[in-house]
Amino acid sequence: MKSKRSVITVVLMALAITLSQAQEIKVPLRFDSYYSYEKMVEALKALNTAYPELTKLDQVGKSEEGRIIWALTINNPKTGEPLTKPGVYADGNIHGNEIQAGEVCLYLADRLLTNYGKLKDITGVVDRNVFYIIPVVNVDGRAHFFDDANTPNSNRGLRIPVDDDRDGLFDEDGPEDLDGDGNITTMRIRDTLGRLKTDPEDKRLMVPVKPGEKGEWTRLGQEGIDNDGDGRINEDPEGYVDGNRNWGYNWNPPYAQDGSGNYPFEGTGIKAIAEWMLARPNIIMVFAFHNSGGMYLRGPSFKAEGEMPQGDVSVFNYLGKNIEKIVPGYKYLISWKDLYPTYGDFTDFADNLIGAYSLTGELYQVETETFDGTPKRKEEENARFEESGETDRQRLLFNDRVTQGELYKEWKPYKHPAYGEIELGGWVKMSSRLPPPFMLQDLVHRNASAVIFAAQNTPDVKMDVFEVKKMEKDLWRIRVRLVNKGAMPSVTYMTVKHKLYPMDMLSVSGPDAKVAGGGKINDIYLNLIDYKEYKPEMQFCQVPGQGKVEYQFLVNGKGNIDIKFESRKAGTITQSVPLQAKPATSGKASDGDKL
Ligand SMILES: [Ca+2]
Ligand SMILES: [Ca+2]
Ligand SMILES: [Ca+2]
Ligand SMILES: [Ca+2]
Ligand SMILES: [Zn+2]
Repeated sequence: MKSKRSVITVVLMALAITLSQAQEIKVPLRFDSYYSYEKMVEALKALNTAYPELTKLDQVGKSEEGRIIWALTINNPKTGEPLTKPGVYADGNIHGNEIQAGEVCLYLADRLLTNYGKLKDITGVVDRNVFYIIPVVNVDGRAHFFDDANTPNSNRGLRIPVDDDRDGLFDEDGPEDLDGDGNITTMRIRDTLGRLKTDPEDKRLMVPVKPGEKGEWTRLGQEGIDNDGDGRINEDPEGYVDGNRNWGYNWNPPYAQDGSGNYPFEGTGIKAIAEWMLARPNIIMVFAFHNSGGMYLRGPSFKAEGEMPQGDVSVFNYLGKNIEKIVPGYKYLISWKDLYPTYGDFTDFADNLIGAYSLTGELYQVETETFDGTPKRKEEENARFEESGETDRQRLLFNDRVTQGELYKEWKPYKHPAYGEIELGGWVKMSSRLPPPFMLQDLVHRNASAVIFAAQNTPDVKMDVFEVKKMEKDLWRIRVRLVNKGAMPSVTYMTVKHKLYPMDMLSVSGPDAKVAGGGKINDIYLNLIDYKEYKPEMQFCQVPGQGKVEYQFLVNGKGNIDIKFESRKAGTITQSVPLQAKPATSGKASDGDKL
């Protein structure tokens, strides 16, 4: 029988364990290691608990394997409801292996919340904008990337089974972690007819043999065995449906593009996010974080789309050129032209169907951030880390001297059931596309700063009723100016061009007033007004970035009128104006009656 003392000790120990677990994730959050999917959810809940006024944690939907996709909304209710503010959306990790994209989003939330009321610029965007943050889109991919043995590139896709080798079985033969070290590395076999030999400069690497030279090695691909006895190894791994080829804008079938899925929005999480975004038409800025390459990419994602309207290109250029300075070494580029074309891409969906300005942030540039190398940006994402001489020698130096060997597994013998004596070795899963944790703080801070900079440049429209002039008995001339301090227009040029949804509206109404005429002032000095014939009390408008528009209304009546600007992206402004000579401002006489 246990003594009283030992029972108390057990209780105290249990309490201590509970407390230490509860204390594990604290706000402000730490960014010196990577969060698993479960820890990421805990961290979001911790932010929500710490800032209940400013945050709302939503379940956007569920993945194929039933994991929840979480969105954290940051909004100050004292400055208005979310839908009345320019929305800034940021997500990450649509590719399951690209995990630091999730940390950037989580850091953005942490940075905004823990510095609200402390830093003027952060207080400014939290008060003026609403932030929609989905750190992990491919929740299954992130979970499997942490939990399973992987290469740096595996578990990228959604958990939708695809029969890659068309043998009637789905996902029946993926790689195996033969030596149980948590990584899927490379298999190689001694072969005098092989096309590779040991690199004389670093015996861990292999280089192609020169003509006439004897071979030493043949590369056998990723660690694995033939699971289904079809004579092929690793021929049908998990998936592959790519979440970033599955959106419903210019989707192409899988025979045209690998990973498209059977139909657009086949991914349950992808569909849920699309619906969630469509319910938030105030979203004007979109960031989608990926790795790798050190790039901020804008659309279009395929050439046939044609260039965007010049007004939108100017906005992107302004953002892109500034972000290049915020994240030194990263390049602002165009998706189809500077990287490769994609179909059913998320940012094309966001630009063309949400009416936003979208940027894909490709985090981490291994060649420039770990050594003084040349960025490789044009290659296919998965081909980027093939062993290639000088690049790999330099990366191994970084592995040896800066990470003390953490990123690379030395070759070692293994007895394979089909191949016999082989060797296993190569880069570990947490290498290549992911910075080692000591570099994470810099990466998350700079890239979150890019989002904050963009938020500062969302449309910021103010209304100025600068003239109320009596023309004759009960006939008034009202002049209204809409000024936009942000770099982004109140509605994108693409939206206007494609008639995605109605333009912004400026309207005048009053119980005892009727608008007899109204239109845009084209030249205030020459008094050129572009009168709208039908329903002059309602004017469709777009307020350009860092610019203004002016309207004139001729109003018959008396009493008060309401002048209202309504914009999906830039919010709603209403001013009540009495039909009387505008009172003097700043000591000057009113021009209402005299002029
Ligand atoms: Ca198969
Ligand atoms: Ca292994
Ligand atoms: Ca097989
Ligand atoms: Ca098979
Ligand atoms: Zn990606």
